[in-house]
Amino acid sequence: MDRNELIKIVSEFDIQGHVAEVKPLGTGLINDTYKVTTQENDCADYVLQRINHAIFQNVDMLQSNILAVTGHIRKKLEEKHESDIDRKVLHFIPCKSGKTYYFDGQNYWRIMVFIPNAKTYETVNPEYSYYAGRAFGNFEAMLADIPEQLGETIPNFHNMEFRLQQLHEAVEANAAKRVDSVRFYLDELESRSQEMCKAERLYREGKLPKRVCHCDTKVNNMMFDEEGKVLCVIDLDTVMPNFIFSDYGDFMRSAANTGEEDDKDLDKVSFNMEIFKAFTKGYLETADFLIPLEIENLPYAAALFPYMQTVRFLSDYINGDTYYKIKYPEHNLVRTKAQFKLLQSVEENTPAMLDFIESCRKK
Ligand code: GN1
Ligand code: MG
Repeated sequence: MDRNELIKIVSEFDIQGHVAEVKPLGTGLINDTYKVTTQENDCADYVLQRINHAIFQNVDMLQSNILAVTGHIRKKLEEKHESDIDRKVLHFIPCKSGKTYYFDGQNYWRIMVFIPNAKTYETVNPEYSYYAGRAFGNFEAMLADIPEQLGETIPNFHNMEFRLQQLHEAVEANAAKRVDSVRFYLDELESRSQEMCKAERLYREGKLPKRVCHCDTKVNNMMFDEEGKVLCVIDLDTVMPNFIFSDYGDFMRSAANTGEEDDKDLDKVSFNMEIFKAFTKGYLETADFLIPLEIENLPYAAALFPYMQTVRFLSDYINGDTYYKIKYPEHNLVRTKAQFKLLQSVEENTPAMLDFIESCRKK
C-alpha cells in the first residue's frame, strides 16, 4: 500500500497534528503495522494497523475485547496512582464515525498512540526477563476481576486438541504434496500428543481454570523503558480466557530460546535455563492467584508452546503456507524444525525446571 493511501486512512481518525511520515514497524507475522510520525513536535506519533481479518474474523469482538482490557488496566493504574500511565497502557483513537476501527471497504484499520522512548526486543537478558515475568504476572493479576466477559477472538486458539485436529486435516488433504517429506516430524508429534493435551483434559475434569490471558506473549510484544523495566504489553488481539500456560509458555518459547524462532542452524537452538529462572521468579512473585496445579505444570507449559508452534508451523507448511507470512518457500519447514529442536531441549531440562520451581515455592 502506498504512502498516500496510508495517509488517507490516517485522516479518517481523530488524531492531533499532521502526518509527516508513515513507515512499516515491527516484525509481526499477522497484522501489518506502521508508524505514523506527525509534523508537530508537541503532537504524539501513532501506530497504524491493518487488522488481518482473515484471521480475526470478528473485528467488533476483537476491538471490544481490547477496549475492555485497556480500560480496565487504565482504571487499575489510576487507582494505584501510578505515574506515566500513558506509557503503561495502550490508548486507541476512535475514527471520525466514532467507531474504534475504520473499514475502507476491504480492510479494517485502527490507530493507537505511539509510546515514546520505549523499545521492543527480539531477545532479552535474565534481568529483563525477570521484569518481564513480573509484568505478565501483573498483567494477569490486573485482569483477574475484569467485569466484561471477553470473547474468543480466534476460537480454540491455544486448544492443543484442536491444533492437532487441524494438523490431521492438513495431512489428510495434503494440499501442497509435502506430507511424505515430513513424516519424521509427524511421528514425533504424534508420540507426544496425549501428554500435550493434558491441559484440555484437566479443564474438562474441572481442575484447571481459564483466566484472562494475553495469548501472544512473544518477547517482542512487550515495551521496555530505558532501564529495562516493562512499561506495557502490546498486541492485545488475542487477549481472551485461556490457561495461564499460554502466557508463561509462549514467553519461554520466544525468550528462552538461544537461537531464533526460525533458526536454520539447529545447533544454535536450545532452552536457556537462566532466562527460565529469571522469568519464573518474577512471574511467581506477582501472579499470586495461581493454584498449585498451575504452578506444578509450568514446565509442561514450557514444552507445550514449542510443541504447539511446531504443530502450527508444520500444518501451515503442509497446507502450502496459507497462514503465516513467509520470507522464502521452505520457511515454515525451517520454523518447524527449529521449534521441534527447542521442544527437545525443554524436555531435557524438565527435571531441573521442576527443581527450581520447587525451590521458589519453599521460599
Ligand atoms: C503470530 O502476530 P504475531 O507475529 O505476534 C501468532 C502467534 C504465534 C506467532 C509465532 C494470531 O504472532 O500465535 O505464536 O506468530 N499470532 C496469531 O511467531 O496466530
Ligand atoms: Mg507482535
